[in-house]
Amino acid sequence: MKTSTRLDIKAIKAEFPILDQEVNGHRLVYLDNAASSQKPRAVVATLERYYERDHANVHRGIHELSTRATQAYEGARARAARYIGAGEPEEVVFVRGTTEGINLVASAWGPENLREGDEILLTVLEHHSNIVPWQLLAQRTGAHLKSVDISDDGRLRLDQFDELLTRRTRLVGVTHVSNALGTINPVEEIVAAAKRVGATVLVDGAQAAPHLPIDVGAVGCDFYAFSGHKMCGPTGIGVLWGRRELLEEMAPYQGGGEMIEIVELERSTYKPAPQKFEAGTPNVADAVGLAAAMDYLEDIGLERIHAHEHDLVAYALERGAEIPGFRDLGPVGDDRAGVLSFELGDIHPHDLAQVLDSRGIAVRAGHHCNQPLMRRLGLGATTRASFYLYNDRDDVDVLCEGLNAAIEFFS
Ligand code: 7TS
Repeated sequence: MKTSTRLDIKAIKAEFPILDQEVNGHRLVYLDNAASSQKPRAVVATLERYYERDHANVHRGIHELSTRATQAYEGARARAARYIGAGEPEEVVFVRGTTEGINLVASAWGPENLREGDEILLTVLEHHSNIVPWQLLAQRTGAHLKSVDISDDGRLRLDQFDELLTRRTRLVGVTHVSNALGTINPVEEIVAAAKRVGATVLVDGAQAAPHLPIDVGAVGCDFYAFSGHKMCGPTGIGVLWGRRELLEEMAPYQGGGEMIEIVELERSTYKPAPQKFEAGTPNVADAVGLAAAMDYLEDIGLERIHAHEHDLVAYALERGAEIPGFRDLGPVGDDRAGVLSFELGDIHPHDLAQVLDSRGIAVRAGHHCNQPLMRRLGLGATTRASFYLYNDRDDVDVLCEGLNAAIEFFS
């Protein structure tokens, strides 16, 4: 992986046609990457080429296009496995995104492995999609939910894992990187603690896979889920990685074509994983597009992307400190990804986001699908700027000008 040189942001920006436009009379400054990223030409071209030359259904036709589509789809699975350091492509299940990946585990692994009185341990940093599926599972099984708190600096209270992990803990669900605060959690350490009580661990990688090199073997977890659209890939495609043994034991998630071996009217037998979890015609094109996005990101280098985003946040914090009423909510240190959640005096985040939008700046304002965290912080909402590889210090300067303009506007 290339780590030595700085990114050529001008060249990178030029690969993202959508960034080359004016919004409300200003250059678009796109700072809502934690919600969804933009797509480079290479990904769009891959989708176009696939649809114009190779498309057919997969795993069934004995004709040339079906063979090509199948090879492209299975090639994408192998590509995704390499991206996260998975042992084998068969451990990669294509899903719609992180949300579906987590729901798949809660639905297909959960009921067989949880009994009344068992415990599911989450953290207050979780996105709703790593909370609600476990609540549904708890309701079905009689299991209890517990959660680890943060300290006021936005870091998980690691000491609480020792208190809250018990012999009844069956599942630990933890986000690798917080979408609301940018905290990079020490997932290796958390997994090791969970393993001491024999718990299964799902890591939500939605905000990590786009920005950091991922090695699921080093993390040591059992499941790892992420979304293509946040990492320069298409919408509607994501990955659930699971340990081979666990995937083999799990019941199917949905039934239908392609996931079966033999179907009788009363019963069926199923293919091995991952086909067992991919009922129906899969999202072939977007899987192929996701593989192109992974090529694109790895070609630039995830270490460099992370270093660049970390640098942008550090710069934004420096500039923010000069702005009256600016208060950053995330941790300051190496464990910080390119997410900047903040308050600006008593300006409501929605009002602030509107002023920024009028200046061509896209941020997210609200609870960021983290209502328990907002409650913990005593806030209804924050304003969030989230960076990606195509953002630069100029974008941060424009954001800061926008914040100063908002202060003036609301004073
Ligand atoms: N987990 C985390 C940590 C996330 O940030 C998100 C999306 C999801 C799960 C769900 O991903 P999906 O692709 O299945 O929807 N986060 C955000 C966000 O921060 N703003 O909009 C979506």
